[in-house]
Amino acid sequence: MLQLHPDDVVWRNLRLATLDPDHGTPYGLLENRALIVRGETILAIVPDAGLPQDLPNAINLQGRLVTPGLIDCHTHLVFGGDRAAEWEQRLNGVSYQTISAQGGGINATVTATRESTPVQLEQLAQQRLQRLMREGVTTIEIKSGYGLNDETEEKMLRVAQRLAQTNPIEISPTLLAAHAVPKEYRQDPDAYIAHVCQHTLPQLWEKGLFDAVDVFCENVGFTPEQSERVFQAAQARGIPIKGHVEQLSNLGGTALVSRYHGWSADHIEYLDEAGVCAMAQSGTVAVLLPGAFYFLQERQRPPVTLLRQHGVPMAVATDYNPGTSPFASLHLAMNMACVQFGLTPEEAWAGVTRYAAQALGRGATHGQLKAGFVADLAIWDAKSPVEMVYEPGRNPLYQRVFRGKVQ
Ligand code: DI6
Ligand code: FE
Repeated sequence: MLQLHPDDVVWRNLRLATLDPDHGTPYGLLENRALIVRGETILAIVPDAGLPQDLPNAINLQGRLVTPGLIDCHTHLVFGGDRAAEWEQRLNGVSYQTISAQGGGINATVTATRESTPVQLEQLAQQRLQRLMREGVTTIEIKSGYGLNDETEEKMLRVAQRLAQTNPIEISPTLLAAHAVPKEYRQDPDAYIAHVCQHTLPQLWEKGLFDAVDVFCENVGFTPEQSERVFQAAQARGIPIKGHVEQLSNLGGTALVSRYHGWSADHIEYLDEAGVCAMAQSGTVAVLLPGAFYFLQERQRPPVTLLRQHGVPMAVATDYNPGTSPFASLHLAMNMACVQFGLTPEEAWAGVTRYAAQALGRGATHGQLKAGFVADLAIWDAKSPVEMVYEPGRNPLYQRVFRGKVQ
């Protein structure tokens, strides 16, 4: 028999979508349960009927649905400015080349981010973060990558750190110094990669500013050879890696990420079966980013059927960024993953909970309602988890719980 402490909190009368595959039910659904939280952690899940009626510290949720807090495992949340005017120009027929020549595209965001103060960056990112938290997001990854010099990459990561200190949400920061070639190195991208490996990465790691290293491996980003140099520098220090790979073409970046036992390979629209097999072997998570696919009007879909066949876990994220996915809604990303990529709503939910946690190296502690896992909960005025996927924008969130505390 479970011995309760006076400070334990008992959430009663719940429908739990645990997302725990051990239960063998859709969404890991359990009816008429109570969830006992001790401190920041789930102590146990028990049948409600077995508990005495007059428990102290009990909160009756009257049959509401409870899920794990949502996890957005791929975002570029911190950046200066926006690119709305540029997008409008494009739709008015101005070519991408002309926009680039005018300093537009990713360069415009790099310039704006370099020119912004930390306070300005924080204020913008805070608004974006709030929109995600309003949907029940309790953990988020944030990448650097709009600084492309040591000073601004550090500034971005410190803004992410500050957001983590001033918000209940958990933040996993990622170094994406190899996002694009900065204008100072336009003639010599290899020299920029050498600088990232020898200076940016080791120095910012020493300062404890990130959890993992990411690279944009693409013909408009970095070659597999250049990407591998960054991965080697990370591996030499035991730093986990992930990659933006196979988004616009197949360069073999996914196999490379898998060789380095990456946490995740993200985008992967152009991935082939060999790459899928490599992921299956290394346990790398496929992070699907349907917002960017939609906004760029791409046609090539990620190989979802092959990923399923080979048992590769699929996560879903917003990729929130000003150039290719200006959508701060994880519910919308789930909807798009179903409509555009053919995921089932249950797969979309696993993709923003269990597998998103795995893509951030947190699979043993986050993303499921299970004894021993952190008590990050989303409580909904809904009957089934499909509702949040079916109708993005309605948002039936009732309450959110970060590490055991309602906030
Ligand atoms: N892939 C993308 O689609 C974005 N970054 C990346 O690695 C583009 C980012 C931007 O245009 O600002
Ligand atoms: Fe991205």
